[in-house]
Amino acid sequence: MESVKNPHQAQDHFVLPESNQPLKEPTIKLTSEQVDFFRTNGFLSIDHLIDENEVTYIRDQYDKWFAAKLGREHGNFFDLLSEDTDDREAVAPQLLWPSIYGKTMTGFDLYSTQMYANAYEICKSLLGEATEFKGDHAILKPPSANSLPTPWHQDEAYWDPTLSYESVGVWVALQPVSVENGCMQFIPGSHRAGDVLPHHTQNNNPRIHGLEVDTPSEYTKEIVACPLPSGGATFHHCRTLHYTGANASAEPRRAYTLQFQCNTTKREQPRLNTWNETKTTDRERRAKESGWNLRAP
Ligand SMILES: O=C(O)CCC(=O)C(=O)O
Ligand SMILES: [Fe+2]
Repeated sequence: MESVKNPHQAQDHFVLPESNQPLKEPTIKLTSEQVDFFRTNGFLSIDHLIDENEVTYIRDQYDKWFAAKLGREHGNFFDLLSEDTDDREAVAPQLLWPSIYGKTMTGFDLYSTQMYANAYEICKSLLGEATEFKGDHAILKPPSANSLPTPWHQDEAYWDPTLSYESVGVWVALQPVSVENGCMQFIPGSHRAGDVLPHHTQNNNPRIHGLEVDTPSEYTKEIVACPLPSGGATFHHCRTLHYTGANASAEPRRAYTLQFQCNTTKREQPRLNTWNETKTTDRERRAKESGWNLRAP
């Protein structure tokens, strides 16, 4: 494998894009039935977002980033589901801002991918013309007896409590996914249940970054799992409850997530956010010490 230099600077030293506009034309348009489905259910599944050539290209890049643990010293590479100590193999390694690290470290240009053009176009249909890119991240589930589910959560529970979001997460499968290796699962209509629900850190451990909604059994009576072929994607609203199972297969499960938002507004009062305020993760410490101050997408 090609060696990738691990940086020791904060984000000022990275190549940030001049524009977030896609450089390719989209090749997909949603039907009005698909838009209606999303509005009603808070998620949508699409079997073909990108072709296998692009999947192979992105997967190759992805494996380099994860092998090099890019972003570790900035708090942008960590274990989502454990205390994230250096001496243990990560259960669910997560990389924030692959577009920024990829551009500088491996020449990856998110903005010229078909994945970005198609995801942007679809999110504009779901959210409106003023849609903008909010950021990206990637979660790898290695094949392991220790693999864990990503608990039921709403993405907005991770974000700024002074803002109210209209946002969509695009979760791209970089190999086929099924319930067995950790495809996305959703609670239909949960995005319309009101404000962000109370959450807690995994196992109520403040050293773990991953969040779980309180009393998940109250919400999980109807679950829709979304298996996908390689290059397929799901789209979910930031208040849609979602989950992925452990990876029980013999291959890694790689997912790339893009976040788009539209008309984010300031709240009159900040919402409840105790679950983030009481966190004491090493990820947060590394981010502070390195001077990284881009909010996690
Ligand atoms: O891939 C996973 O395990 C979870 C992904 C997720 O929660 C997201 O992309 O919002
Ligand atoms: Fe999520």
